[in-house]
Amino acid sequence: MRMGSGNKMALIAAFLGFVFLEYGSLLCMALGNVHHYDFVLKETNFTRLCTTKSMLVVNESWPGPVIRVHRGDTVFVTVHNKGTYGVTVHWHGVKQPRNPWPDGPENITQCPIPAGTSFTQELSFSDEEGTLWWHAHSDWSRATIHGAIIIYPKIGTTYPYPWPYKEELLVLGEWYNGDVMAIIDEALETGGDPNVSDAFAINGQPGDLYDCSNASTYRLLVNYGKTYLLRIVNAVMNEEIFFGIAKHNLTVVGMDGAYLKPINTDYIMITPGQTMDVLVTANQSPSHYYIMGSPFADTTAPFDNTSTTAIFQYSGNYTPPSTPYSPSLPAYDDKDAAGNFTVRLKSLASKQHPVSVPLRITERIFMTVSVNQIYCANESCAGPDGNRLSASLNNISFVTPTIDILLAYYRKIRGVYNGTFPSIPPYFFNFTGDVGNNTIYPSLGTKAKMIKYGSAVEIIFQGTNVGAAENHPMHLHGYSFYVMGMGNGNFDHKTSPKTYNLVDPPLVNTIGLPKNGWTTIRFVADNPGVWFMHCHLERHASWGMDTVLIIMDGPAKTNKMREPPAYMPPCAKA
Ligand SMILES: [Cu+2]
Repeated sequence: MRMGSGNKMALIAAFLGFVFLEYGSLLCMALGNVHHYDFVLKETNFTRLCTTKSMLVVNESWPGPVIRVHRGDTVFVTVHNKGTYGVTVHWHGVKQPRNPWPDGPENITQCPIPAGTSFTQELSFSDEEGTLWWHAHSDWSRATIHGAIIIYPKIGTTYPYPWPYKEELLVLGEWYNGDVMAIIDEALETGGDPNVSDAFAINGQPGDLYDCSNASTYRLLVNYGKTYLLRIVNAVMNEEIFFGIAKHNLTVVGMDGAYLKPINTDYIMITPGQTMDVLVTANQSPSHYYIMGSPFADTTAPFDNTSTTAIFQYSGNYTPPSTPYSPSLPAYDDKDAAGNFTVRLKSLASKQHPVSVPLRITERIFMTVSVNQIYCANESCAGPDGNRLSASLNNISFVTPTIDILLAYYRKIRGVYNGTFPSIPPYFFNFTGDVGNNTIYPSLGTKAKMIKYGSAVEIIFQGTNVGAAENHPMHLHGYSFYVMGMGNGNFDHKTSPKTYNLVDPPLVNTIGLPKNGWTTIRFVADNPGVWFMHCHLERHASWGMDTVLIIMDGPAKTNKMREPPAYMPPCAKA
């Protein structure tokens, strides 16, 4: 639902863009076009799996509206909250140069938009090109509040691959028969695992393999011989996804708003938070073929072990089979299949789309990533051993404050957070082996990592075998980062760096940290602001697998954070 582009408002906003330029905004931003969208958040009835429920969505649709821009454009989205509780919206993968104010994570960069009010958020596109997405960033409301962002190349430039015949958006989502907000509230109250979803969905439709879903199965109509660009968004809450199309090869050409060296494959593994651009040519016998998404879950925790389907349906006259052909996706616990795909990701690294990999690191952080427990007296909680489930980074389980950290940082309000997030874990032990019981209990706190402007940052994520080990899709706001390498077991300071890809590492905003393994990422801290970093499995984020990176202002005017907009949603306790 594209609105108002080219009208009077756009002209006014273009003028505002010019004014921002005066304050040192990116040149490309002001030179791009300006678009306006209205997002109306409202309870709307949906029926899936024979169950009707009301859920909070944008513009009465699930998934919600698509934002379409060209590289370097600016978008103003006015979010009108006509629901009954406060919500925030985040623009996942949009770097928002120098401007964390509209980024969205609740009580990190803003307080919730109160019911009955509106908040206009500015999206500044800089070097992103490809597919990203937006989603609510309050509790679990993102299950129903999400949609895609498409960033076309600048006008006059083109894709680094042949222009596809057509493009199609495939948003992977998760349907719960129950009220999602109630599910997480209950889980946090009892300390146990939250209920798993009842179905996965492609563009809001679960597909043939679920009850009451046949008639509404999503169909992608294709013409023989044509090539389609699939823009795939994983908006699923708690499971990574294996995805494929029966008998068709996929060519992955982009991810998280940046180009990749083409990967030819018959399946992809896409984590919550990731987006992938995939070319597929309709070159098989005209028929019906399943497009399928099924979970990758290498854990002992409960998960939704069902598959969503859509139909890749050829046009023309033929007799389709009674059941579409099915792809053979890896088994749900096939860790090798997941890892083998992920290690193939490489930046395009062309002349038009070069890489700039930091080589001399000035800020190194070694970070353990764990699922933990909080002790409950008399085994009174519903987690393992009567304890409460928790999660941590460097053994600190993040406690979300009641005033946003950005405001506290900007206004120097004390007591909201402290800048003491450590660069190493409190204990070194055999992280991926027999960890014993000594690190099961994390400490609790609202700690941010303070980073000097311009630092060349390296973060080594070390997955641990504490609690329930599994793959964690680690996501950073405000940046894309290079994935230098990954491996199984404990990171070895001598041998592991020798395996780094210094030539064409992929540039992403979310990366799956292998179960009981490590992943190293790098970026230059050139975007001042307050940026959330967390696991994109929603239950882990809810349990505290989060922290905040505060990139401090640099000396020049152009490397300082922008001033807040005239209106921000109020914080009750500020
Ligand atoms: Cu996780």
